Amino acid sequence: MEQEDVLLRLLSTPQNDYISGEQLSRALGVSRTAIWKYITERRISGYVVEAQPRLGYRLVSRPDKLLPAEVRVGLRTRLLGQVVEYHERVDSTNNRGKELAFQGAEEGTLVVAEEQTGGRGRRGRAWSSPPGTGIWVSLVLRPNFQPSQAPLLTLTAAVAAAEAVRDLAGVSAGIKWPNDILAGGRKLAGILTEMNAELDVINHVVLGIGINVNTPAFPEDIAAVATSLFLERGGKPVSRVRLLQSFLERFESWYDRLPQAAEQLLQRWRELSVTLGQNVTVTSPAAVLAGVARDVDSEGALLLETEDGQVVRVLSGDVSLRPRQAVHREEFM
Ligand code: BTX
Repeated sequence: MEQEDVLLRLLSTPQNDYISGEQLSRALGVSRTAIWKYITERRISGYVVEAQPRLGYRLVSRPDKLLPAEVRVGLRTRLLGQVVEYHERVDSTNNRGKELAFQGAEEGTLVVAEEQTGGRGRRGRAWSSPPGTGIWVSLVLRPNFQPSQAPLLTLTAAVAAAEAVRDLAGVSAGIKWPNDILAGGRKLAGILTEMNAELDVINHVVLGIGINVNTPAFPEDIAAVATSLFLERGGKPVSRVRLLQSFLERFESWYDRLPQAAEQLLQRWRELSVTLGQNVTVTSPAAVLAGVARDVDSEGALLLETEDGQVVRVLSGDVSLRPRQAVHREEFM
């Protein structure tokens, strides 16, 4: 009997209701004494369970943690998050996700951490991941499409995260190409998609997402660029479990329809984008380009109209929004 087995039953019982020892023992195939011992010896870490003779067991309080049982109860997905590996602390959930992927982990396996000690952004940048406040997770995926279409996954995660945030937290989040979710002009979430592929086949993708949920304040070096749902909501916390579940459900419903539904996904992405139509500077290892962000194409590339009127296809880079150039009309009259 695992902690998760017992918890799944307790968590599925309506709030304030008791579940009898008899029911638990039947459901889990062990004796009532074994159940009693298991619960009273407090093997259910972080949970407070009341035991009443004749009535049974009742969950009194649960920890604010992204424990596997919490994530799985009420999660309406077929694949994503049905297997959860939980860490109080890990260097990076993407690193762990890659290890699991190489070991043949099932598609949809979710690595969750309360804290990352070496959380990563793109190009070796660090991602601040303090304990217990955010969602720091990675998914192992084995998509059945061309390596060149993999950037679609980043766009999918961005759409799913922006929608989940809007729906559950009421914060009007927007997407900045390719991998940021912004609120009030600051970074609320970031996505790191890492692929292992051959020329024409994807072996696996590890898609990591970090969402600042109940973060009360940020370290000085990112305080000016980062925000959290807690801050955007004037100090009102959000359930990390519900937000993660909503993200996984939305992600899966798109993922199941890709790559066929790429055009619909792009349409939704365009609606949520704060980049399109803006004057931007795109910095990539190859070049720095300035222009107007016109669109994204079916492989997730940004179509940038440069100042000489050409449309350039940008596969990766960092976008910064430029203020519109002030044009003093009278000068031209
Ligand atoms: P990025 O390279 O676009 O952004 C990294 C930059 O964002 C940093 O240089 C810093 O300026 C800023 N930053 C750092 N931490 C935060 C934060 N908590 N909130 C807002 N801004 C921040 C973005 O990369 C991709 C991040 C993915 C993070 C997830 S968490 C789970 C998974 N595991 C892992 O190691 N990474 C991913």
